[in-house]
Amino acid sequence: MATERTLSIIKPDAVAKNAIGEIIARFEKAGLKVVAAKMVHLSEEKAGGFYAEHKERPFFKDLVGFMTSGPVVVQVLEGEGAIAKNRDLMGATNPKEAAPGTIRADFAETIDANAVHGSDSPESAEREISYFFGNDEICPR
Ligand code: RTP
Ligand code: MG
Repeated sequence: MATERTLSIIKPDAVAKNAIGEIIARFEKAGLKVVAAKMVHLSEEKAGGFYAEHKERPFFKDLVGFMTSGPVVVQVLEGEGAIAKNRDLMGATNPKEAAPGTIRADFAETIDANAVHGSDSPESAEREISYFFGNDEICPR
């Protein structure tokens, strides 16, 4: 499998729980490397643009409200099959359906506040990484 990059966001609920370190440790233990990282408090415009694919969905307003409710940690993860590996580590969108031992099962309670985001395809990863990081902010290792 090829080396890939994916965008990960530790969402406001997990930051508020002081779980940043525990979540990043899971990525690192699974063989993913952090090659870019920053903490930001998203504006409505930035969060809405990020989730533009969901603009017409009934949950869009709540999603943007949640994502702007506190700071997030945005990272680029690199590794073999990084996109799928990250999604596996995260677990299902609804924490109640997430497999035991996944990040969402362990750190989240509701579908609205579900601890982490991860790119869902190579195309999304490319768009999402460039949405947050310039090339000069990514450090190959
Ligand atoms: P994410 O984009 O945040 O990594 O989550 P995901 O791929 O697992 O799920 P997605 O379908 O992209 O939805 C984005 C976020 O919107 C909220 N959502 N709420 N109430 C609902 O039915 C519903 N569906 C989605 C979730 O917070 C989800 O993470
Ligand atoms: Mg998604």
